[in-house]
Amino acid sequence: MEQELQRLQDEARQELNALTEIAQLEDFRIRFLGRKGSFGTIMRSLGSATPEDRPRLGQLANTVKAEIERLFEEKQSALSAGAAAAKADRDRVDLTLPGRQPTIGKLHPVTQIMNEVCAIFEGLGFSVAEGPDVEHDHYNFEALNIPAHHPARDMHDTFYVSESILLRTHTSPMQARIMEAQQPPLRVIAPGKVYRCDSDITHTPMFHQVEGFLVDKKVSFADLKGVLTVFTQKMFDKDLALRFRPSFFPFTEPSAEVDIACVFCGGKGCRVCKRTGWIEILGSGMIDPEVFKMVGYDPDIYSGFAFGVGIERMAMLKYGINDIRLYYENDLRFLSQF
Ligand code: 2NM
Repeated sequence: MEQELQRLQDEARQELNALTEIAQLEDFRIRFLGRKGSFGTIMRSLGSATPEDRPRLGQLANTVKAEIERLFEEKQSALSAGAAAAKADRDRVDLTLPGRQPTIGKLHPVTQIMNEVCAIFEGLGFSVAEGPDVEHDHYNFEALNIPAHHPARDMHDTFYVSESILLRTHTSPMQARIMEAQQPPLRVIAPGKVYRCDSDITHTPMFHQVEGFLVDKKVSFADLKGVLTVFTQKMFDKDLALRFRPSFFPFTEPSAEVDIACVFCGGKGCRVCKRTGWIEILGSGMIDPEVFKMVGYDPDIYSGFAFGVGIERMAMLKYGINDIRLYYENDLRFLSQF
């Protein structure tokens, strides 16, 4: 029996040495140390030993068992330390690697231009006012000298919400609201979305405008020319030539459309300016005395000018964009260029 115990201890040591996986440990424990394992079998044969031999053999058996248990625990902790180290290795974070750059959003080109237009006029002493997109017929048309059945209503392709409520077709209703509520002198611009039932290569049913007006005593067409010249030159960053071309708007008299020397050909004539050398950039005029009467100003005391700029068109000219639909397709390859 002494030999058997010795052999068992050697065998256990060898097997443990050969083990490489934590999963194999339980199988070893059952085979050697379990109730029905090799060690249990030897212990049961202790009963047949002589009474003189039994204490010595019992003590030896205990020593062998303790040794196998010690070897087992040693292996167990070696294997689990190895596994922990391997896991740590797999999960290691390399702090020297560059981080992933989050993509930073930008303002839409239309918003950028709108902010730029507002900043230029604020620099000229104008304040900024925003009004509702859903308007009363009264402020969108009546107060701006466009009564029912006026032919100018046809130009506007209005989206009606009800008989007297509509989506504003321009931002001038805000001007009417301000004049109705405040006395001159006034210098205000109104940026925002406007809506017209129109959609093709050059028209979207929603677009952006900045309209502005100035009212005071003794305001003349020369003031209009001065302010719009400064604005256009600041906007396009150079001493562009301007052309004031007679036009008509129901709320201004006289009215003028403002052209700039074509930014694509410098005035020589090209496809974009249709060989004229000029590009229309905004509409303007001296506020019609009828509008003043409607809001309760005396047209013999006050005069003023007003203007309207289409933002999408302005951005197309400034950035050389040739299709208005690009603004609303939300293609990041387009948007990230601005
Ligand atoms: C334009 C062209 C001409 C305009 C007029 C007014 C108001 F309310 F003061 F009468 N606001 N904006 C105006 C004048 C707008 O856009 C092409």
